[in-house]
Amino acid sequence: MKLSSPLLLLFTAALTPAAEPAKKDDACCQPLLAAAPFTKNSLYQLDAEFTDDSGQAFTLGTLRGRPVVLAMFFSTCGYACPLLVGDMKRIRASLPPPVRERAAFVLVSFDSARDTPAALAQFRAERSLDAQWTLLHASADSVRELAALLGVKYKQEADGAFSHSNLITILNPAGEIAHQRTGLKDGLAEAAAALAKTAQQ
Ligand SMILES: [Cu+2]
Repeated sequence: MKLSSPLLLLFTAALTPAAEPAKKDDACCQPLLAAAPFTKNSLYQLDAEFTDDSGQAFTLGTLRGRPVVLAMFFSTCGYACPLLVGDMKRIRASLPPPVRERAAFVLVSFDSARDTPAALAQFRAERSLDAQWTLLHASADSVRELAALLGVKYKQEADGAFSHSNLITILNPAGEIAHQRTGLKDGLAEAAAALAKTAQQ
């Protein structure tokens, strides 16, 4: 269609008079930025629902804007998970105070059946995990989705326990994977450095 384009432009401009002023003042656009879509590689695109240990619904996008240390675990694990939580505590202790205050420490359980919010609350109390820690229950589907995004492998054994990867993931404030520590005990300085670096973004 070959309409006179200057006329068309004039017509379009007349139809959208309010679009321009909104861009001029940065302050006015802050709420819009906060509601901007998550980036392509953001874990926060996952719209799975979790429940925290106080029984409140929780979506991972709530963590946006903070550097995050995240691990999947189960509360009755007799060996690796207590070490993982200990490693996360050591990462926290080694952070510069301004970063430490902003960081979020998140544990998501594999054990949908037994790690109810109440069981997670008990784990929080036993391990002296303060308000900077978020403990999450998820449905089996949500556990599977999150594990796939993180590259965490897990399998429930006949006795109900889980064999699983030992992985601590650092997320940047946009929810993208900035660093992963595999194994136990080692690599804490690198994880803390990655967290401190990503906190500056
Ligand atoms: Cu474990």
